[in-house]
Amino acid sequence: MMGSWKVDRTTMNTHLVIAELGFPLWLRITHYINLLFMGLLIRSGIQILAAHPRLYWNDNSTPGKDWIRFTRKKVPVNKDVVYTSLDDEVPASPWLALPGGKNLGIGRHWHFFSVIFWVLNGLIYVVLLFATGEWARLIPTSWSIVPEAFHTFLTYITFHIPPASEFHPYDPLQQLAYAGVVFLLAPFMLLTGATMSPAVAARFPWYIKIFGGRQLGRSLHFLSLLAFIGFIIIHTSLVLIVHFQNNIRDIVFGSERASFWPALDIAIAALLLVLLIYVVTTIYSARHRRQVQHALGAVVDPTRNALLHGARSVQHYKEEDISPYFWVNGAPPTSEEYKHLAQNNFRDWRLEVNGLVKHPLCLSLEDLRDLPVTSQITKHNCIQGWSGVGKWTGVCVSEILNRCQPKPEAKYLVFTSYGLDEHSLDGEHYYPFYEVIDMELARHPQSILAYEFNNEPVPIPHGAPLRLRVETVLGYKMVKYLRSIELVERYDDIRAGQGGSREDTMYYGRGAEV
Ligand SMILES: Nc1nc2c(c(=O)[nH]1)N[C@H]1C(S)=C(S)[C@@H](COP(=O)(O)O)O[C@H]1N2
Ligand SMILES: [Mo]
Repeated sequence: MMGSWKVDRTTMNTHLVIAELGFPLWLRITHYINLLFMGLLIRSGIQILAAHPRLYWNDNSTPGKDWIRFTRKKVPVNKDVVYTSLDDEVPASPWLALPGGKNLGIGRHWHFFSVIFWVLNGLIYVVLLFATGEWARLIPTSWSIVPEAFHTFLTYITFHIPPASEFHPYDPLQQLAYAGVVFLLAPFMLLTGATMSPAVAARFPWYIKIFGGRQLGRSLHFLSLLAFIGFIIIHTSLVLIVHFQNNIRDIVFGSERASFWPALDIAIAALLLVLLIYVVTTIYSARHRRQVQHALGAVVDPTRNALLHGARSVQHYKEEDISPYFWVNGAPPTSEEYKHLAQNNFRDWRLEVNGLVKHPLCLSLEDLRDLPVTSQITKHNCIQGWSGVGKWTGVCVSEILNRCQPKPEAKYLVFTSYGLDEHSLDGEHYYPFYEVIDMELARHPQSILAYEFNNEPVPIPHGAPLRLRVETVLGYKMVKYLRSIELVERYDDIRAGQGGSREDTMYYGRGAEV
């Protein structure tokens, strides 16, 4: 293919040569795979959006200041009412979302699983595009494409159809639109997607600023989705309306000389297969959440770990950046024990540090305040979608580790709360909220136990008297109302064994860097 392109180029009209390139099998297959994963990405993306159905045009997540919301719920103005961001989540329709309902964890597994294959497929497509000379059908080589495209636009807008001879093989408007989607919109989708990763935000705070911050990145990600949907609608309608028979022959057999009816049958069968995959993934995922968490996690976890687990937080926001509104997630403990501690200003509260350590510790708030103080202004990224900048003051987890001296076999830290995991109902019993992190994360300089939030003792809704901060991961790892830290060699024997309350009962991912 490549050889003939080079020879013919000098002698023949470029358009004819491009037409001769045809639609090779790899092009048709990558297009089909793309269709499959785009659908999975859109469906799981809608699921993720439903978990915080508000979008903001600045870096804060202040309710009421959203530019668009997909909920009628109003955030109570009364500060005494604890309204958590989980209360704000809306169930998604399984017709639109994968898998529907309140299934953020499963939606996210599908989103990250699909994006890996979407990117791989896209890379194969682009490499082959350049390797075979097919790029010439997408990338314009002359500015004359612009007036030509305008001419085509006028043709369509006045309800006329350009003659088949103008498709060599694409009309100018089509060529510009395809080039824009492949080389601008798709990369933009990935770049804005990356702004939402807490590890990226922590390691490269300048990166998310390019987009105006994480919430703007999130809004732009959503607007790119709308652009994609707009493109898909127009693209498919035109394929159906304009020279349909030729298009179907090209799409299925790669040649307009092929026969139409078999091409149509194959096209319909291929589309039904995609539809079937959407139905099966939706129903199966809603019913077998643990299996889906594990199966998709087997692909996603190693990828995420390789890319992001080593990232260290280097965030230093300014006092002016502190968010005016900081959502609460996870309501305060309701036990008498905790209420009693709170009434007493937490004077009787103690943090137990035990497990695989040489020196178990039992620390009061005063003991903690006597240890070296550290302060950081960082961005908190909740898995549901909101974020907030806050100042946290406390003690580095590494200071605690240096004092308790973990035994060599200790690999993980289990943080347990005075609060309960509201999704862990087992008969009449709820289990305490807990989360596990590994030693590497625990030793990051910005992994701290915070007793102050914005220069005040941590308020009860935000985790009084002490809460964990681990700035490269999502909020659900940062246990509030801390009771104990236990060092362990493995965590698969703790409760459901997934590495934390949210992983156990809401099927969240094992790592929380995206
Ligand atoms: N004990 C406990 N800690 C918790 C939670 C919880 O429900 N219970 N929610 C987590 C989640 S999902 C988030 S986003 C953060 C929210 O912290 P904030 O309420 O201070 O904003 O706390 C985390 N720590
Ligand atoms: Mo969260």
